[in-house]
Amino acid sequence: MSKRIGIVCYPTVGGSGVVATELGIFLAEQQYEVHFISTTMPFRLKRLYPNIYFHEVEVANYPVFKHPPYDLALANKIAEVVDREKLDIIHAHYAVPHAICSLFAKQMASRDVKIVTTLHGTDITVLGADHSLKNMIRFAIEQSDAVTAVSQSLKEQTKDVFQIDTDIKVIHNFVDLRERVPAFDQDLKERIGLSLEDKVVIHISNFRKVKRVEQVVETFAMVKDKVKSKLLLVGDGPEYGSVREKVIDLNLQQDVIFLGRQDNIQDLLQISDVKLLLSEKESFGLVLLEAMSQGVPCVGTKIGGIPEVIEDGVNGFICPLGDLSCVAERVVRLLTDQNLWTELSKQSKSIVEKHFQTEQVVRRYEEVYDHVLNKD
Ligand code: GMT
Repeated sequence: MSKRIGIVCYPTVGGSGVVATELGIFLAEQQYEVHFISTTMPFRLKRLYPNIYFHEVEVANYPVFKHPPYDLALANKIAEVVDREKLDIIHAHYAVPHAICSLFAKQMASRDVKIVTTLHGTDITVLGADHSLKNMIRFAIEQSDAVTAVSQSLKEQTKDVFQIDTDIKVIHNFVDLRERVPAFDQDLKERIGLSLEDKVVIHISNFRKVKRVEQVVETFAMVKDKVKSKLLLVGDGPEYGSVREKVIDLNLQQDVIFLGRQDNIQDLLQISDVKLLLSEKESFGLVLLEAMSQGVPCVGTKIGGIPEVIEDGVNGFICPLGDLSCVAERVVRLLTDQNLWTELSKQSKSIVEKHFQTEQVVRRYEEVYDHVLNKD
């Protein structure tokens, strides 16, 4: 009989939502019955898929509540779906609030359901330092039937921050190479204000402080002095305003193109030569895989899970956090040495094919599901 799994995730743009959704889509293709439980339809769930169902969490507000009780509504919805749809497993993406709400739902539900929790980073590296949440995150990890982390680095940090000996399986993120690769759009460069001979540096993120987007701009200023190039900034978020100011301060208005939030980044990656990710915290950096799968070499910081994705000098470059001269030097090399670029581009694709393909990674999640179901 096919397994029935509930996936609890953030539906909005962001790596964890992408991973949860792609995982659900792939599992549904393997005859799992997949139930997404979230506030809105996950943004990558663009069409009707057989075996996939969506359950919306509606949060009622009453004057008696100072804040709408989202977590309680979520827990209640999970319990309801567990019983009605006879779920075997809840896969919670993030310890808080999703794993906590799932554990609460498990107590309420009449069926036994197993909880698998995937740690994505911010729950450990940011929230883990918050004393009002720390005990709850530890509880979520210790009480889950299985816990996975998206990188070895995140696993080690989790053990370190929470001083726990829970078994945590490292399952890296993945990309679906079967997805339609757009035909190279010759005109796109011109349409967004680039000339055909411009080299293109790209950064894609949610513009949170940890992404250090201002440093991406500062680095680009050094690159641009040496190579005719443009910087594409894709995304939006809290630091957007200060990044714009930085561009004006450095007088780069003609060379930096803000594209805002984009759902489909593949076309933009196709016209890009180098991808930058200079974050101070990054448990994995899914966007690196998306770039690599399009043959775009990446330059990233030596923090968190980034070195598990970029092999320095093999498929991209790694520089110490904040060492912008190092980053600029590597980017200039890539933009001026065609042989080097071709080799790193080839390696980027090949590393994704070897280690980060949906099929092989999802098998590892399936092993975890089988393990928890056969445990008792
Ligand atoms: O990076 C973010 O701010 C978004 C966050 C998310 O919830 O999607 O990303 C985290 O999970 C991704 C998927 O596992 C990882 O690729 C990102 O590295 C991780 N972000 C951080 O650790 C800061």
